Amino acid sequence: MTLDGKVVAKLAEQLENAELNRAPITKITDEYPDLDWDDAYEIQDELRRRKTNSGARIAGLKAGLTSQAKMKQMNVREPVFGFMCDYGACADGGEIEFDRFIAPRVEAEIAFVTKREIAGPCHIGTVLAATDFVLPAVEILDSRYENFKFDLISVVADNTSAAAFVSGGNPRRIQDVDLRTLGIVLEKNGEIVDLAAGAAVLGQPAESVVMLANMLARKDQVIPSGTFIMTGGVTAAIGVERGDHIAVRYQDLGSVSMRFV
Ligand code: 0L1
Ligand code: MG
Repeated sequence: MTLDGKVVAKLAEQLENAELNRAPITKITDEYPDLDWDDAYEIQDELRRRKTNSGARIAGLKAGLTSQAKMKQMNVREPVFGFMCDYGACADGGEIEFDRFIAPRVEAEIAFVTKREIAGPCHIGTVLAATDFVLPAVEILDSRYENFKFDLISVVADNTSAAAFVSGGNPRRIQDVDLRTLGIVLEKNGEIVDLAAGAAVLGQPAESVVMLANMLARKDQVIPSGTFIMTGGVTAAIGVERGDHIAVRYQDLGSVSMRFV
């Protein structure tokens, strides 16, 4: 770790203000080029403390950059992790105010809900046994950095671009679906814009939960029972404009949709 507490607090405040005012900032590594992963997660933790201190509740956890395509694109080998706030939860089939965001993008994901605590280090068997059900989810990403000019350290500090999410469809018991071969179709304004199978996420989305649990274990933390976890984009992240209608159809899990207004 390279930063002291004062600088961590300053950077977290800048990132929160950028989100609240929809006023993007330059990536934080421009001013602090030596930032490491510990700094990045410390800034994210401080951002989380700021939000919960001002009344937000944590609605879930997320893994990002979990697909081979995205890892290759960003030249990384490890996923990144973040959190979702209650105010980011949007209704399935509802309208979402476009002006809440800076430059929103959507990506289709598979979400898990746990029925018991998961403590890392663990393996896929632990995760499968601790999962209550899986369900469709769409993440709405919004970077707080100008013109998407960021690096991974800056992205982690910015809570992995988490902004909002829609979940719904038909939740299913994990043993009733094959998440690897489960097909997903992402449509924008009635046109197919991407296709994927669950295996796009680390071969099996449950692996994403394993990696989240293992990362938390390094900080002496666990995934509590009843946690909603977004396992990472199976499709590409697609830019949206005001008026766009997004629908994602999941094999065996129903569909979710939203309109940006
Ligand atoms: O959820 C994610 O995959 C995190 C992506 C972070 C980078 C971006 O904003 O595209
Ligand atoms: Mg995501």
